[in-house]
Amino acid sequence: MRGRQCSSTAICEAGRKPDSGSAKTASLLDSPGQSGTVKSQPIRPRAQTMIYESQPGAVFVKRFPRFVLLQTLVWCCLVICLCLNAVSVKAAPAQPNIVVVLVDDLRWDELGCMGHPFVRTPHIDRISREGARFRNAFCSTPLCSPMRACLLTGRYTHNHGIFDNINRSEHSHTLKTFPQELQKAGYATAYVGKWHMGNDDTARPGFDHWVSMKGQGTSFDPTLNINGERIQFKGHTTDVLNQKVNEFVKAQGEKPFCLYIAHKALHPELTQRDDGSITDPSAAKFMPAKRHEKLYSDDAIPRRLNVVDTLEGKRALKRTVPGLPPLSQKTGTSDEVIRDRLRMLAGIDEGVGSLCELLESQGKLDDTVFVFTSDHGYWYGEHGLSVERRLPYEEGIRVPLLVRYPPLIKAGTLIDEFAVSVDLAPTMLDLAHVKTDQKYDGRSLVPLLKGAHPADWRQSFLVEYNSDTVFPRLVKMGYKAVRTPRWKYIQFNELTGMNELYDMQHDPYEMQNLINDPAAKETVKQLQAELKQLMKD
Ligand SMILES: [Ca+2]
Repeated sequence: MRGRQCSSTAICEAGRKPDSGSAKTASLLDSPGQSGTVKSQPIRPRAQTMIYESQPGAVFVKRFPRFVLLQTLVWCCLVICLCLNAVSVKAAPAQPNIVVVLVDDLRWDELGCMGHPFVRTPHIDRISREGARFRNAFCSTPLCSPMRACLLTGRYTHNHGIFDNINRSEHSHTLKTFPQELQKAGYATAYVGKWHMGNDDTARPGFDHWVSMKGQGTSFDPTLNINGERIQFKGHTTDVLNQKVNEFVKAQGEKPFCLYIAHKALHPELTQRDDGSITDPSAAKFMPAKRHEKLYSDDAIPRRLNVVDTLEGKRALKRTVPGLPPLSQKTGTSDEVIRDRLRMLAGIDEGVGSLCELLESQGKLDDTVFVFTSDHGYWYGEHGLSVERRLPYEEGIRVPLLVRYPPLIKAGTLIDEFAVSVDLAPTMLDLAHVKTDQKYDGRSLVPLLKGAHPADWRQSFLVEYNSDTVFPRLVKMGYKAVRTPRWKYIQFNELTGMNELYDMQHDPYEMQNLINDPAAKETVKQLQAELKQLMKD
């Protein structure tokens, strides 16, 4: 029961090594097929052992007094190093500041620290280099509105009730979000950016400071609702949001704060109507800031091996859709659209840099938990897909997840256990030492961030999508899926006889559907039972 064997991604083959002082083999490990199988490898400080290694001849010196002298010197150096180390690592504050930077539609592999061959994200890479990088982080619903609710509530979509991108403004006012709990615990809380759980731009409960826009917002000259007052600004929306972020940080005193920044970038320019439909069905107009328009013009766009997927076995994707060509290499995303998305990312990277610099100048950076992630991925032609998102193939559900917090996390920590977006809320509350009665589907990532490998860590997670009608190709493709280190099982809600099963170890590019392989019968049964359990939990 083996699929086609692929050993590494096209990006890794063409790209530079991921940014990490320790990850010499990371480019291979970053390929999807390696997921969930490798333990974390934090960089271990070598200073103490180096003292002995750098004095190899010391113990062979014949004159005893000199040996004693050397030995004493070595011990003195060791003690001094240990003291310096103790001084440099600050104790974790009881209530650290919290910053979450959420990018819209950013793939997991679009950062310098993920090994991308040319994109420049030095400030985001710093979060990874000085903190932890999750190599198997996933979203649980690869669609804007539901995913945003998963991140804020710590619940799976079937539990929080923001099922799709239809205007669910009213319901979104009732969500039980983690900033509400932080606010109750004494935090100053701020939301800056795209809310998009409904088109309503008014403040949601739990935020002392509110800066947001209607629905999907615009790429330029945004009208922002700032604490109830609508003001139009000039310029690129990413820049305006970055400015609002820094204004909030500058206004803070000693009280701990939680700042949730949800960028409009890298989302295309369009309006989503109340019924979920969009004004530009091509959904391919990505608008970077003027100063970034020429970035990467000469760089060749890397593609993954599954852009040549014949879709054999993918009956749902092979359905004939009136007015649309069959999925193929021609229906994927163009090089220039990909460049425009990466150009939009440049503005976010600058904002991360400016925010870190500001926090550093205030002496607050190391007392701040700094999280960088995205809501879900995007297609660059894998399986012939482009704008549709929503589907549970790796490029759509993998997300970047970086966390910097020096008092707790060793610089350069790499984590391979499954992290899921529903983990964000309980993790933030755990770091802030806030107890709550709220129920979470996710689990605190703190033990992993500390370098532990809990024996009972999850070996599976749920991905779910409820059918919507925005993209004709995906009509009735709602599904529930379960991902384990070895398998991915996709069970469509409405389409019968079209389910899919992939062996993620031997077929990481998901090109051979094994659902009808007699040898997979028992595996399917087990995964169906697992799926049932995940829906029940
Ligand atoms: Ca999105």
